[in-house]
Amino acid sequence: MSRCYLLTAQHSKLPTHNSQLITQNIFFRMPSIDFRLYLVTDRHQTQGRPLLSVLARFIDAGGTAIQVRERDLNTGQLMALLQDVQCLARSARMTVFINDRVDLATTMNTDGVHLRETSLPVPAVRDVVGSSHLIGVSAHSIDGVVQAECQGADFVVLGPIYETPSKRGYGQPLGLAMLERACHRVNIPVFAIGGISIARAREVRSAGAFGVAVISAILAAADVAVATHEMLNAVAETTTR
Ligand code: 3NM
Repeated sequence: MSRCYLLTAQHSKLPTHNSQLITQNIFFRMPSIDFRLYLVTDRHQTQGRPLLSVLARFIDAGGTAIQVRERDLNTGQLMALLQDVQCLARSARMTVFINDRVDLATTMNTDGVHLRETSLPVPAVRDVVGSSHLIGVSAHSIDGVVQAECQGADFVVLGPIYETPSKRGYGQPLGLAMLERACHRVNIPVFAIGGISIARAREVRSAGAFGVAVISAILAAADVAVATHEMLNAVAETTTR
């Protein structure tokens, strides 16, 4: 449990991950995180299939959260893609995030924005988006996870937990033991990312992760619907948090 959490809520028994956070007798409405599988997009990893068709299969199979993260698109291209993803999402119970672009989160009215360590800090983003948007944060250390919670993030994505070809820039994988320690330090949901397969999804859930964030396990799967079903089952099975 993080220090800031202890300072603000030491006498209250707080329901985890949503509900009300009591801070100096003020009640805040915390948005609820109702997904355990968080799909991050990378249209270069779809095995040549159009990204939208892969996302449509993911949604049809029960996937409920997508982060649009196409770092090589310009603003106009990103807006067009976001619009298409939001169209797909409209008929489903889908939560749509945009990576880093707070301006697009507000203009396009996404459900949330996902911040990198180099993005605007969470409090500045909260000032802009208010409580109507979810804020997710990427962290690469236990300190980063604790800081995300202290700054008011709704959830944090910690990685890479395992070796992943999708992202070699963050050095050595953090491993399950560090994930477990990070999960004990905070009350916001922690999603594990980096090299997550079906079997590993069970492992990280057992280690205390609230859910998983993935690219290749879904986007590159030969059968996206089967992969989505299996991943959803894997994250639902283990009930540590
Ligand atoms: N962020 P895959 S690892 C986008 O450690 C991303 O923050 C990471 O891809 C982090 O599921 C990663 O194919 C890539 O391993 C995840």
